[in-house]
Amino acid sequence: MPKINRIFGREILDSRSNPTLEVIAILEDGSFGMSSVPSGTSTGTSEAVELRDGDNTRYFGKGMLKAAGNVNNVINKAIAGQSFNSTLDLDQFLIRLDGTPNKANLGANAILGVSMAFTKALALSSKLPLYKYIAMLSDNKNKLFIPIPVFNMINGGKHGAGNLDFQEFHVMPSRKGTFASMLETGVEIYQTIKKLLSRRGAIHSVGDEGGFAPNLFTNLDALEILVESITECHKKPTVDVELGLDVAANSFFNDGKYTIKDRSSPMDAGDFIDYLRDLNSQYHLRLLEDPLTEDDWKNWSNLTQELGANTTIVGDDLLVTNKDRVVKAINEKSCNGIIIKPNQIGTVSETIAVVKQARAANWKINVSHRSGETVDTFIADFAVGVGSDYAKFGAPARGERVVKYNRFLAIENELGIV
Ligand code: 2PG
Ligand code: MG
Repeated sequence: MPKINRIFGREILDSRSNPTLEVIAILEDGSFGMSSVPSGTSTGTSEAVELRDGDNTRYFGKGMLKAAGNVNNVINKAIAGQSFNSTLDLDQFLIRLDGTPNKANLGANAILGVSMAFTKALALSSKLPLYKYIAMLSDNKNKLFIPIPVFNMINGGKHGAGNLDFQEFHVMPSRKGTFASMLETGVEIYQTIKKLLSRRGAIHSVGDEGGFAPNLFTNLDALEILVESITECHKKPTVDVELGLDVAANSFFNDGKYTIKDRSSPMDAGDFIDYLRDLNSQYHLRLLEDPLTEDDWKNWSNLTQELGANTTIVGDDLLVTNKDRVVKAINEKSCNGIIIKPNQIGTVSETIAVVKQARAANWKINVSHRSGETVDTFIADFAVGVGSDYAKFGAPARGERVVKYNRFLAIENELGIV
């Protein structure tokens, strides 16, 4: 493998106008890779540490000069002139260099930026498209395909305008044809939602992930708008197009109760499970993400036992792409699907290891963006390479989301599917 010539990091902006990190890795054979790191708002408490400057004289303390400095100084000094056989070798070196269990020292943002940029450079050096290189790294020998897109059409919770409790209202076209045709269906539904919302005078604007952040009365209203829009597009809800939710329950769980505007009084876990069961029998949700708060392991198991046969119960804040939490969830049968976000754990190879664990447990895999994104398309290649069932990149709108769906179109062409 060619030696690393130099790694370079700098502070750039993400889609929410917060600073983030861009990293360039240059190898001695001239191959290079450039990556940028996403950032979440509704983060799980056990995520690896995103290092921000905390200097309130710049960007309200959110600067990333420290992380960029760690790339340019500590990491560059340690790895320039060295050769690593694979992403795994480099990642293990970086984990040792950091020396903490949650990457608090160098920052998971700094480490992931380097890990992704190096992986891209190695793919180029090996003359492989990134998705094929990732397939090799993840021992995925199956025929490659494009995952089903999970379009986040309505944004609530921490990503919206503050009047819907659930964070994401998803539609997923059934896999009948190509990705291109699923994208077309998604776009037609998206634009129909806009029409229906403005007819009701409910348009507010779009939220962090490009979905509408409307003035609606209840979470149920939002689901109804989805059903209406799907029908207006001459598709059958739950047959041609399925529904899903990222409840992101952490964000409305206070003093042991779930408080949502659809119910006049706060609910304990038992009542909230009853509520979700009713919702599920009405809308036949395909994916139900973070339906309960992140540490209520017992009730996650109860819910999965109840609904898991027909609905994929997806752990995001519960699992935070962390192998130990995944082991616990497998043992306790807490869920049967997982959100995969590289920046929750901080290296490409640890992310791949978690995909493999989940796959071995027969879980559904959903590779996901963050609410703060960049135009990096790494996760699109990653999702194809690891053979993800789903890909959650937001609405089919806003450049930082669309660029990833567009990357799928290009990969689909290359794979000869269309
Ligand atoms: C989520 C994500 C991405 P955030 O909860 O699934 O949609 O949100 O990046 O804010 O954690
Ligand atoms: Mg989530």
